[in-house]
Amino acid sequence: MMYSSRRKPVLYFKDDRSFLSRKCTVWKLFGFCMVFVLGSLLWVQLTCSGDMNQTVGYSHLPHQPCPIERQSSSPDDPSWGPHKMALIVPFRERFEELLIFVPYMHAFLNKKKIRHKIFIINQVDRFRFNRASLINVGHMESDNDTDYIAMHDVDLLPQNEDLDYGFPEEGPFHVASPELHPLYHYKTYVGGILLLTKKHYQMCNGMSNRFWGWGREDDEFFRRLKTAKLELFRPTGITTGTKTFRHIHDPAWRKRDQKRIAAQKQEQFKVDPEGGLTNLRYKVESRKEVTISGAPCTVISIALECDFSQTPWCQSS
Ligand SMILES: [Mn+2]
Repeated sequence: MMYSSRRKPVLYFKDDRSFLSRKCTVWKLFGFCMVFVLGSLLWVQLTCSGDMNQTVGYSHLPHQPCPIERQSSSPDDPSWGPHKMALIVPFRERFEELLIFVPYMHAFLNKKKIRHKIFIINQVDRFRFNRASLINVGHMESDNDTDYIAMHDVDLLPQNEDLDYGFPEEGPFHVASPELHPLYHYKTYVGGILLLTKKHYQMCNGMSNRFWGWGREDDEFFRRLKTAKLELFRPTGITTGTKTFRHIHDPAWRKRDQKRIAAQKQEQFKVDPEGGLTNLRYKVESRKEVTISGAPCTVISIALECDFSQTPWCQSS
């Protein structure tokens, strides 16, 4: 009795010692490693799902994909197809929107395996904003390895991954169609986001350079598509309605320049049969390769030129 009770603790002691022996330290190390790996994976998951939203203050935005998600397939992969898109963003003074737009679109397009390059066409002259001329500049300045363009508003973020951003072989493809756009619902609307092959864009002679200030340049472009006899295509089978896009524009802060100066009131509804790529005049002030939260883009600062005899309304005062 006394004998066995004395032996038992010894046995336990032996057990404890064997737990500390070299053989088991390997297993403990392995265990620690597993805990560390799982812990760091959890950390990556948590930080990726929230960082952008918190720092910029747009807590309602969808989560930013992780670097791991982005690298799951690369543009060198032949399954991405032969085409490359020049994503052209007419731009001025929308810095906070740009910080959101570039990483969001880069991840969105990568996920859809759309080869792309983002061009921010930044208007730095003192004339009124000219969206159409900036898109013309984007077409001229985009690299030769891109064979189609997306004219894309900086404040419109696609929320539905079923939206097609592929090569618009058959004709212009209006991604931000009137049934899906949060604000504009008229049938002939072609603004917001429109994809065209470079060939089709040239067939239209690009866009008119006569539109200074907000609006109407897209309506004039619709008539160019008709003149060039191009068929317009729009998304089908998208079930998210007017929630398909998130419009991050704050109109109270970024007021639209809707002034109509002098003859502009009458001129804004006219077609411009002559002008376009052929009479575009601009100067490249700088061209910079920029990375925003890991997403690359090219920022091209542009000074547009204005023919005062033709469009005296290019100046705001
Ligand atoms: Mn807007």
